[in-house]
Amino acid sequence: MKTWMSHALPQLPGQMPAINLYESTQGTVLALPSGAAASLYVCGITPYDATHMGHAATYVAFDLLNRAWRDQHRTVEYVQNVTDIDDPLLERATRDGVDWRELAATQIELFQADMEALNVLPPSHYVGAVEAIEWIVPEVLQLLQAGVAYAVAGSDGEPDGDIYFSVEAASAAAQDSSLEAPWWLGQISGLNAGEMLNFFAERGGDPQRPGKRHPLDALLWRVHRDGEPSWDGGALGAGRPGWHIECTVIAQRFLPAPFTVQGGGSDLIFPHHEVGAGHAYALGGKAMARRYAHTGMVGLDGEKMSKSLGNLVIVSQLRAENVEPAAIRVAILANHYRSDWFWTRELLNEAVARLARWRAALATAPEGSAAQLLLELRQALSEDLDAPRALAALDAWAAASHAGNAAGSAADAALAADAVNALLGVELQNTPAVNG
Ligand code: 5CA
Ligand code: ZN
Repeated sequence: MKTWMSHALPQLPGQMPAINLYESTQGTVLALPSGAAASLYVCGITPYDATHMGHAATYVAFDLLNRAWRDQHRTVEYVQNVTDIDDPLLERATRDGVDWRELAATQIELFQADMEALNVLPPSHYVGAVEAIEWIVPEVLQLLQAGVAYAVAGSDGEPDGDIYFSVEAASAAAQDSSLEAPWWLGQISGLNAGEMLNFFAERGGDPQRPGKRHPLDALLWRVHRDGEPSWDGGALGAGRPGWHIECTVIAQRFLPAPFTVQGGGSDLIFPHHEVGAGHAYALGGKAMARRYAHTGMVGLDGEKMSKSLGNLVIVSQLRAENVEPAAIRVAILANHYRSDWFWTRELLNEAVARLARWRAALATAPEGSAAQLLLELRQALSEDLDAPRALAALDAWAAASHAGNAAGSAADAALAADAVNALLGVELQNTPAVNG
């Protein structure tokens, strides 16, 4: 699938120090693996509604990591999926009386326009679940052959043949000492059985489905039902893929195994990333990712922002109200990516004011001040992507610049603007969009 356009990325003198990032599985900040190349998979949207501030914050957070790696002169392979076939998309299309393909296409287009406006660097591969079906089918067959997947007999009007991933069989198989590292259910999330059951039911799972061997067994292939779209599944029969296998197969197809970082919101730790990692072990005997990183949940009026609750702040609506995308980005960056936070108008107003102060400060940038600013931005971002600290450094630089009475240094203004643009993705000067 085509991706969105990239804004120009200025090259800065020097480079970012080693990057430390919080690792969700281990619950601690760890140095990221070094090397010439880095690889990132961030779970993409399910395109049944417009991009809200929670989605935007998640993609802006991983954009900081992408930019930090690039500032280390590393090649970054970045893959993002789009869940363009799944129950919520079909349900919304039916509710609104629109074709599910049409709904997905319009929401993907809107999402891409939002990402471009927010200056999120595009992924190297943007891949839809529908495109991935032909790669998913053989992998599900392999899981069946390995004895870690099974078909469920139909009951209560459900047809025969849905394929499920056996978490117990896969956990047992992944203890094999010839594997690089073991996998077990709970390895990624650290949750207990009760917590897993609750999240599984809440987040798209079907613990009660009759005929499953274990309530947490996850759907790999859903055979065709009347009125639902389906694709050729070869020996699996016509149907469509489950959710977790989508991300595993797309990641394995386009990234090394294991790749460097898997990202997404904290709502994806279980079951999505847990089970996806299980699929990866079962398919290749290797870890899916070296590190798991998760963003906090953005809310509105005391509740997590979610399409099902309907308490949404929609990025494209703010843009339609002529809110500058850079201000939306600054409002997001004012919060640490790992914290849960609430969107407010005050946050946006403060971001607009800060942006204006930074821009005005360029005219009087003191000589020699930009190199120091660059150092501080890099330091803050290398320590678990501490954007609030980076913005505070920028505030201090702007205050000093406003306080000075000497004529500004053009070289410092240029370097400061480039540093803020390259590292934070905030454009203080007008930068024309270019093709990525
Ligand atoms: N298609 C799947 C991932 S494979 C999915 O979760 N789609 S989504 O549209 O529901 O979410 C897209 C991304 O935004 C995910 O990474 C999700 O974790 C994140 N996200 C969703 N809601 C919020 C929120 N309120 N705050 C922060 N991030 C969120
Ligand atoms: Zn995913």
